[in-house]
Amino acid sequence: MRHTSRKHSPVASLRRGPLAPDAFKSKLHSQRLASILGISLGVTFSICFITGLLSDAAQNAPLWSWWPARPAGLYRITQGLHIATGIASIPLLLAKLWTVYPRLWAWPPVEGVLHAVERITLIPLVAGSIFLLFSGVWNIALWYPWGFFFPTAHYWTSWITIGALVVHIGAKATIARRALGRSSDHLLQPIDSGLTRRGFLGAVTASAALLTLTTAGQTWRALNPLGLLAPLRPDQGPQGFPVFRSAQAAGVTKKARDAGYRLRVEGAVSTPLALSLEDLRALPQRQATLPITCVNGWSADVRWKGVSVAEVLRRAGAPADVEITVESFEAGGAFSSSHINGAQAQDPDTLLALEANGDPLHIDHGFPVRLIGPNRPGVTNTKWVEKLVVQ
Ligand SMILES: Nc1nc2c(c(=O)[nH]1)N[C@H]1C(S)=C(S)[C@@H](COP(=O)(O)O)O[C@H]1N2
Ligand SMILES: [Mo]
Repeated sequence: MRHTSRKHSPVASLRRGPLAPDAFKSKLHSQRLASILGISLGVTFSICFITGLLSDAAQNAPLWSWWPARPAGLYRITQGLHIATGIASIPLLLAKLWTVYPRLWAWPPVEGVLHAVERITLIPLVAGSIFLLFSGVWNIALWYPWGFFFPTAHYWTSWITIGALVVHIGAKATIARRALGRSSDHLLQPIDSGLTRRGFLGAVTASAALLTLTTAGQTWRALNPLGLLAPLRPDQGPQGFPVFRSAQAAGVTKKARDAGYRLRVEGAVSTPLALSLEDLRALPQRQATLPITCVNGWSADVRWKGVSVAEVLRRAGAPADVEITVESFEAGGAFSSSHINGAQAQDPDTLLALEANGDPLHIDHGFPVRLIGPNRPGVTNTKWVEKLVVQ
């Protein structure tokens, strides 16, 4: 008798507006639709999470030591998947939230301890998902609007969100299985607006596909012409590929043009080196076509030419598989140094590049010397290199 009589119970009299039992009539608020969207999001979030962890591992201690040098284009694929699944998740998430939001007013609000826990974990799940997707898009569109706050916040929020997602899947698996087990006939039922559930799902899938394809033009040449939403084209910029930060923005123009430039090789070496640009040009030159793959999603194939890091190590009397810190003469900033791990140091295609696409390196691409190597995230391909410090 607790909530059954709307006339007499004082609790029942609270059930007005969205709390009324018949407040939401649209059949789009169905468990079946919620389950289909939920499973799709489960897939896109999982791929996005794993590829995000790989991207972190490729860049940050302690895992960067194990990131392989081959296949050379691996990071381009994992990061492409990261961006594509993140973008596809946006319409899926909005549709899912719209489908299930009447549950916010579920009555009674809490049915027990487990139910309370499940409902509370919705806060980090929903807030975390929204933060991840929208901060990711801002990052793609505006580069790094928050400096290094972005990767750290994006990384830790992803762990919280995935934790909440695991709880959510555990709580909803049975309901979803039951909802999906039912006949699919009522997917076709017309609803108030005339939109069927199948039509709704179709529209959501189409927007996810469209958003993904129009952004994927950043990295996938065949889709370039479709890259309407891509913030930049991978074939535009000096020497035919984009510039993330120009020499002027980095404040290195004067030092880059200084005739007294020397590349120094220091640390655990038997012969420290100080090589002028002429010295570097006189060393054996190696060519390699390698992509530059920015974490933001764009990538471009470039024909590089320069001196193998392995060759320089040999001349400095250092072992082949050492770890190296690379320093730019760009002062400060998050991008002014990077690491080369043992596998990358040994790889002959890890280059101190002097040329790109057949011409001397443009100053905005890192003249006089930039680092480039197989399977390295864009941000680790340090420009305006001044020093290699062997560990
Ligand atoms: N010294 C220095 N190196 C740098 C950067 C920078 O800002 N400063 N940007 C990095 C990033 S984030 C990317 S994606 C690539 C971009 O290379 P490009 O400008 O030659 O296309 O360089 C990397 N190397
Ligand atoms: Mo980048």
